[in-house]
This record gives sequence, structure tokens and C-alpha cells, in this order.
Amino acid sequence: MTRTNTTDCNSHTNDSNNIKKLKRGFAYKLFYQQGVWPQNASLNDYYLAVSYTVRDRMQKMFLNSIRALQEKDSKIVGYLSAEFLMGPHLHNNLINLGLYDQVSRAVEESGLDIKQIIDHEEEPGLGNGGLGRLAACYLDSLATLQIPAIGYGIRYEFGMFDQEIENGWQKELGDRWLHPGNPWEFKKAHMAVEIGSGGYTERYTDDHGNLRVRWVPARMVKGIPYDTPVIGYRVNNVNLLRLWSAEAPKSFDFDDFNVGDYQGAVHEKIMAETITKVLYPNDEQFRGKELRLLQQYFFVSCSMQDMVRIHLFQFPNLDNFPDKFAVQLNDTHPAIAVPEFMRLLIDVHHYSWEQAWDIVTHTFAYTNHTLLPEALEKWSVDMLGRLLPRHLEIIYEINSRFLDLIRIKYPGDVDVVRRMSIIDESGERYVRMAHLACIGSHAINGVAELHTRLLKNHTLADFHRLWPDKLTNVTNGVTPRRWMVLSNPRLARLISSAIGDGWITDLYKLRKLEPLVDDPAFCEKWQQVKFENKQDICAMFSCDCGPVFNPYALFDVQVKRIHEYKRQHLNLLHIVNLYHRLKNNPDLDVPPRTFIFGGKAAPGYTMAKLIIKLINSVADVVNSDPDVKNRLQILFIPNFNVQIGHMLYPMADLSEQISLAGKEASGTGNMKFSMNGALTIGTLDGANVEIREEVAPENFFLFGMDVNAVEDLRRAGYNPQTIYNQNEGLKAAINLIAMGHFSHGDQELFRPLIDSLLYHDPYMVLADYQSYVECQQKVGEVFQDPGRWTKMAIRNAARMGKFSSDRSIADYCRKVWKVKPLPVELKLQRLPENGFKFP
Ligand code: 4GP
Repeated sequence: MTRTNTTDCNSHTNDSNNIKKLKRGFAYKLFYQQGVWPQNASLNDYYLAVSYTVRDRMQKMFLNSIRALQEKDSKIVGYLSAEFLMGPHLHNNLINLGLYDQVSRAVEESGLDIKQIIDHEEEPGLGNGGLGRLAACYLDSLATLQIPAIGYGIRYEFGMFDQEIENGWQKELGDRWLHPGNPWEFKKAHMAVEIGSGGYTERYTDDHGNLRVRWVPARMVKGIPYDTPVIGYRVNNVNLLRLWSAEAPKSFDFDDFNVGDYQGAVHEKIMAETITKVLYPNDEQFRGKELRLLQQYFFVSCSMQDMVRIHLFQFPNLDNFPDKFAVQLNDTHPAIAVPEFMRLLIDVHHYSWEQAWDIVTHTFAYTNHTLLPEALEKWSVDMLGRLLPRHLEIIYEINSRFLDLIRIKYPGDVDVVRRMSIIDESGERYVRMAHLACIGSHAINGVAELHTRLLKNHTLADFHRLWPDKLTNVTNGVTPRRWMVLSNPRLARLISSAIGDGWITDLYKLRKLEPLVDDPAFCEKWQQVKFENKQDICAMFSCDCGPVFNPYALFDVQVKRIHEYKRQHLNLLHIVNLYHRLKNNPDLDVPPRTFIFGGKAAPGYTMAKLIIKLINSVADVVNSDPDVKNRLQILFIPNFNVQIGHMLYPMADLSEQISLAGKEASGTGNMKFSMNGALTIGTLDGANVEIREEVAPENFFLFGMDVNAVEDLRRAGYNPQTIYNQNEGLKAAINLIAMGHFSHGDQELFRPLIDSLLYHDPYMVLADYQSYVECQQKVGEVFQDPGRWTKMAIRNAARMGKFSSDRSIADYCRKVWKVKPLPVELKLQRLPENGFKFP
């Protein structure tokens, strides 16, 4: 898996030649593309000039990759995802291209600062959290493993909102990622496709006497693809992220304009462009908005039409489509692809129902990402029928045939028919998208072993009983390129100097670190890396007014979306308890701790927003209390995103993975922390279970109930008040909050949160409290033995092989997609001296 004929060259002369060329490239781009003199250029101009220069270096590979696809009959993965949380591109591309050192020297010799240029990039935040970031890791691994793939999604004009903290509360600001200009994308206006909505369907007889159906949409919009090249690590393969943007079919209506209706003239344009305007910021919370359904249909139809076009470029018909494309539905957001592809096959390409269904069900596979019932998408039949009348007809037909099968399989069992139907008829009628996805796919997977087991036994139990081989597990993974090499260069250097750099593309090689736990010099270097990473963040946050963080403290970090099931409030109860104990007993033998939080709350999720306010309120009091100075500090880092993640995972000592067992499908932050040498405190939930298996129980701080205990407790009748009444420490912590200690005496502010914990506690925070506090006590004790801690940390990192997204993608390729690598050769090396002769 090495690149051939690349600019990545070792010799000194070549190096300096390349640097010269790069410098010339920057100047050229600044002059011709940005149109400025260096002395007038802004930082943004420099960023763009450097990025365009780097992008040019990818073009040769990009075009050769496309050629390889056209020449060789290989299968392509079409990854349909409403979210791709890519993170900044420049730094990643430099690393994958092997150009980081040369470009930073060229930048430096041009009088600029590479860090400043890299940090200037506005990251494309086109995702909410786990699901979108996973999609981005998978694109990196697909390219690195040389698997041809196209990621299909939406080019939201406004991605995830920016979070500011004002007086302790979250404030949402619009994200302006496109504002500075996006040097990484290519607009392909000539590949636009047309997308309908609304209207009606009609029956007609074609010239051959066949009865056919036609959808007559009321409105049309154009889908314009924007392509971002995705380069693998040190290979020639460049894949594609193709994001769709909506435009009106014509810019405005001259008739309206001429009669003076200026508003009316642009109305259609504005309406069309609304479709891809904004990402819905709800994580695992279904909201049933019409525009969201339109977004889903829009990008799915664009993508399916695109794949059909690519296929027909090579083949006379769609008979063998599933041999050419494996299409993954990343959750149910793209599940409307099932009836859309049926429509294309039957209405447009005139396949019979049976032929079409065979093609569809051999094409799609579906990944489920959540067990939360409130996250499962179900669209009102009325709305879906209004927006997509033909699709509703097709869904009914799919359902009717499917239910016939169920009736034959389970004669007389009306209950199973009701449960498995695509249409939920228990009240207002809904289309259950998960059922549609399951029925239309040849494979279904969960994202961690426990999650898959729970899908099999609960959420999708009926489907599993019907098709025992369809449901499989593919445990999530994350890319070590971004999450180690890019974000933790000190650690990456240390590891490579000890065991070589093979681990970057084969993470199991980290195992070679294990014997080094007995090498004191290595352990010392390991500690030094962590310490320097911590110092970096301390330097960023030290100012006259705010707390100065102590790099010798235990850095205890919880960064992820704010959600009650993730239990940031459990973490807080422990902090308040520790604070209370330290106040009462200044001699308490616990190590100093810095608690760090980060994460966004969905704008409409009141309780999550109140948790943010509580974190900040507790921070205000604790950080300014001289009694605990240097022993307890709390920091809420606003606007947690990929960029901030780069900084936080490498400096953590302790990773908080404390969700209620059975709620977190997998988690991926847990993997990022461990590979960077943090120890986990966690429940037996999601991928924690497998992380603990890999690193061994003695290197993992386990607490709390497992899924069975949770189930038993719920069945027995859970009463949080009993726990509160019996646990003095818990009572003291809750009372401190309730009495207004952290809210200037205001006893009302946090009452909804306290009441929820005391009278309802849906995520059983109180039930796990004591076990958590005891486990934290153990964490503190172990941390006071740095030798032991370091060994545990090294063992954690060393055993992370399984959690590389390369392993996940290899699993998908083998179990689900049946695709093979297509190594790309650089046939076209350079442009011909005399230019091309255009065909
Ligand atoms: C998330 C899950 O909550 C998380 O456990 C998992 O690691 C991640 O997907 C990737 O599989 N789910 C979502 C969602 O982000 O919107 O359902």
C-alpha cells in the first residue's frame, strides 16, 4: 500500500526542488487566483493560496483514480449519509499526501506560519456528532484501503451551529463555513439532476400497450453536485465526497419581473435553495419536519440518479447494477432511497416490479446507529403522500407484498403483522423508515457487539427472527490518521520512533508497544508527551481573569453531545460531591483534578441546555473558591467540534464514557481517547464493552449496572428517591445544587433538573451514583502512582488495533459490500507539453 511516483521524495535535492515549486505555487495562486499582492493579502488569502497549491497536488491522483474506475470493472461503494462531519481538510490532506514537512517549510520560507494557516480553516461542520464523524472516518479508510467509493450527502449552506456560552447558557450562532471560500470543492454544474416534489401520479399505456405509472411533480429543483476529493494515506487513490446543493431550475421568472412582481420573480429560487440551507441540529431526536423529509429525498434522488448515470455510462442497462454499486444507508435518513430506486427502475427504466425489487434488495444495506426510541424516524403518511405521492404508492406495494409473506410465515399471527408493517397504524398513520430500510436491504448492521445484540433481541427482533442471517455487527472505528498522527504529533513521533510507522495503516501493530511498559525511558517519554499536551491547553486558557489550569492535575474529560442518556449530570454530581468533601476536609487525600466538558445541546432540548448552565455555574463557584484552589478546576470549552477535538483527546488522562447501559449504540470518542493514552471510566455500554475486552479489565475503570441490571431494576420499579434518602453524599450534592449554592441563592433555576432526577430519573443517574463515586475514588488512587498509571495508559493505546476504521471498513467490504481494493497507478503523470487535443 505504498504510493508510486509521488512527490513524496526523500532525497535532499528533490526536497528543495519541491519546496521551491511549492513556494512558486503559493505566489502563483495568490497572484492569479486571489488577485492580490502579498503585502495586501489577508490570512484568508494565504490560506486559500496554500490550499489551492496542495489541492493541485491531489489532482493528478484524482484524475487517475477516475480513469482507473472507468477502465477497470470494479465495484464502487455509494455511502449515503445526511451528515459528513469532515473536519478541516488542509492539515489532513498534507498528512495523507506526505507533504506536511515540505509545505510547512515552504510556508515558513515564504514568511508565514503553517499553524496559523491550518488553524484559519473554517471546518465544514456538516454533521451533528457521532454518525457524521463516523462517515468521515470511513471515507478516510475507504480511500486508504484503496476501495473505490463515493460519499453522497448534502452541501448544507449552514452546518452545525456555533456555540457560545453567555452567562453560562448556550447561545447558538449561525455557522458560516462557506463564507471564506471553500478551496476543496469543485462545482460540477453540468452534472446537475432534476428533483421533483408534490403533484400527483397518473396511469397511462405506453406505445407497446404496457400499463405504466407516471409521477407529475408540482415543483422541480435542480441538484448541483460539489465534489471534494478524499485522499487516502500515502496511496494514489482519491475518492469523492459528492455533496448536493439545491437550486431553482431557472434563476427567476421574467414574466413576474416584467409585471413588477419582484418578490414573486425570485420566490421560486428562494424556495428551492431553502432545501439545502441548513443542517437540522437535532442529534438522535426525530422531529418530523417537512423540510427535513424534502432534504432527505432531495439528496437521495440526486445520488441514485447519479449512480444510475455512472452505471449506464459503462453498461447497456441496470440489470447488473448491484455488481457495480454497493449502496450503504447510513441510518434511516436516506431510507427513502428504497422506493426512489424502485421508481427509477419501474417508471423510468421500465423494469417489472419483481426485477426491480431484486435489483434494489441486492443493492442496499442499512446501518442502525441508535437505540433511542425517540430517534427512530417515522413520517406521517399524509405528509409523505403530499410530498412524494409516487413513493407512498410504492411503499404501500412493498408493504403489501411483505405482509403477505409474513402472513404465510406466521399464519394467524395478526400481532406480528401489525408490529412488522411499514405503516404504523396505532394512531395517526406513519411510515416507519427503519422497517422500510430493513425490508429493502440485504444486510443490516449495528455498530457495536452489544448494540447489535440489543437490535436482535429488541428493536429489530421480529426482523431478526424472519431473516436470521441479515443482521450482523460491524463495530465502529476511527481513523488513526486524523485522531493520532494529525492531532497528537508528539505521541505519533514517539510511537514511530519506538516501533516504526507501520501502525498508521495497521493499528494492530501498536501491540509492539506492550513490552515497552517495562522500559523506564520509554515510560518517561510517554509521560512527557502527555504533560506537554496538557501544557498546550493550559497555555491557551491562562489569562488574568480566568483560572490557570494546573498541568499536574488529573485531566478528566467528557466531550460529546449533551444528552441526558450520556449523563453529564452524573459527572457533575461527583464533582459537587468532591467539592463538598474537600471543603469539609481540606486534608482529603485526592489528586488535583481538572474537569473538562465540551458539547452542544440541540437548541430545543431544554434539559440539556440546563445541564450546560449547571456545569458553568458549578465551574464559576468552584474555580473562584480559594479553599479548593489548584485542587479542583472545571472548564467548559465552548463550541466542541472536530478542531477542538484535535486538542482535547491527546491531553486527557481520563475519558468519561458513563452512559446508561443500553443507550449508547457505540461511541467513538471512547476510542479516540484510548488510542491517545487516556484511561476510561465507563459503564458496560456500546463499544466500551469491547474496549474493555481488548485492554483487559484491569486497565479499565468499570462501574455501574449492565443492561440486565438496568432491565431488572426497571421491572422491579425504580424509585430514585429511595436512593437519595439513603445516600448521604448524594443527598449533600443534590441539596447543594437545589439550595442555590451554584445559582446565587436561586432555588428555582435548577429545579427542573433536580425534580427530574428525584421523581423520574429516566437514565438512572442516581442508581449508578455510588458505584461511580467509588470508581472515581479508585481512579484518584491509581493516578497517584504515575508509574502504574502510565503502564495502564500504554497498554490502552497498544491494544486499540481493533478500533481503527480501517478494520471496520475491511469488515464492511467482506461481510456486506463484497468489494475489493482497486490500487490506482499514476498513468497520466503530467500534462502534455503542447496541451490536450480536445475530443
Ligand atoms: C450515534 C450513536 O449515538 C453513537 O453511539 C455512535 O457511535 C455513532 O452514532 C456512530 O455510529 N448516533 C447518532 C445519531 O449520531 O444521530 O443517531
